[in-house]
Amino acid sequence: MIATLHSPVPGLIKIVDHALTRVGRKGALAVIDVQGDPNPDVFDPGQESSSQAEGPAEFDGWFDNVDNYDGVADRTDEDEITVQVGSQANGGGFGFSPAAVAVSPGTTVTWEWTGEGGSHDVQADDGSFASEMVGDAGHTFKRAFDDTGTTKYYCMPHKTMGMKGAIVVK
Ligand SMILES: [Cu+2]
Repeated sequence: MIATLHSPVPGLIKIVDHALTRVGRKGALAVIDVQGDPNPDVFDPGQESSSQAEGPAEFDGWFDNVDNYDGVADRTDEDEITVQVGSQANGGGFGFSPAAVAVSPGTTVTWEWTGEGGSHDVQADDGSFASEMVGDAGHTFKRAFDDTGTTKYYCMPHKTMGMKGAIVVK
């Protein structure tokens, strides 16, 4: 039998018979010693993610399970912005859209319910605000953001599914 093997990293590759008795009792074992420079990109995901744009460090992993996080939307030139509650994301109507948005101090943020995904609320991670829990399309919750800084928020029933957002005031 002839086979070819491409190894992207150096190291020892052991080849054994699937019947391990033949390996242990009769020595049916081969070792391929692949030589060359190490290639950490292949097996070190930590190194890869640190060079990727996962989002600003201030989010601290907040958006790791948020499938509609797409960077921070820059809306700093608007006095009033709207964030959808129950946008299609995270496996259903379970997203805030945009998930992360940058605004200027004094901006009023209006969360507007789409009516999708059941009942949602908007709760600040630091406890500074919390909306009512409703599912009605067109329902709104408003808040003015005067101080610079990042406020992370989530929908309580769907937080573990990735229904999370952030307002960055700068
Ligand atoms: Cu929700």
